[in-house]
Amino acid sequence: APALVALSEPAVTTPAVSKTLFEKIIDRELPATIVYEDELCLAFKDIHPCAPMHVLLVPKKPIVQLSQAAPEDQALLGHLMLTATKVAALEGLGEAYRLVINNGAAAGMSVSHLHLHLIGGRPLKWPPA
Ligand code: D5M
Repeated sequence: APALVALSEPAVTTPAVSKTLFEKIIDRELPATIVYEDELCLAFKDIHPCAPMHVLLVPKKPIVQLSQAAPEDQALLGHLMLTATKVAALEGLGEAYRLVINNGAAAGMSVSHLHLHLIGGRPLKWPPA
């Protein structure tokens, strides 16, 4: 019957690609404890901190992962690094902190939006697990 055919149609409003968790945080659709923001990036507390201080810095541009960054992203990537040093100072980490980017699921990446981990507030051993 025509009515049944109509019901089986997909919703026309479904976006082709859904937003990642971090895009939703950038767009204020999900809550987060934001510690820094500028026109290029956002920094917020990691929901599963691995140290007393664990902040994620994300570019507002939705780069999937570091290996998919383009040459035109060079300044943005540098901005993320330098912003991490600012946030570290803001958060009182002094000169003792670690920056980590996990690239790919096998390396521990779980959200497909480039993010820089800023970790500190306890002694950090090397190498990491
Ligand atoms: O890091 C992804 C990190 O993202 C991981 O440490 C947990 C964190 N995470 C996941 N969901 C949230 C929300 N909603 N707020 C804050 N932090 C979050 P990866 O390198 O991909 O393993």
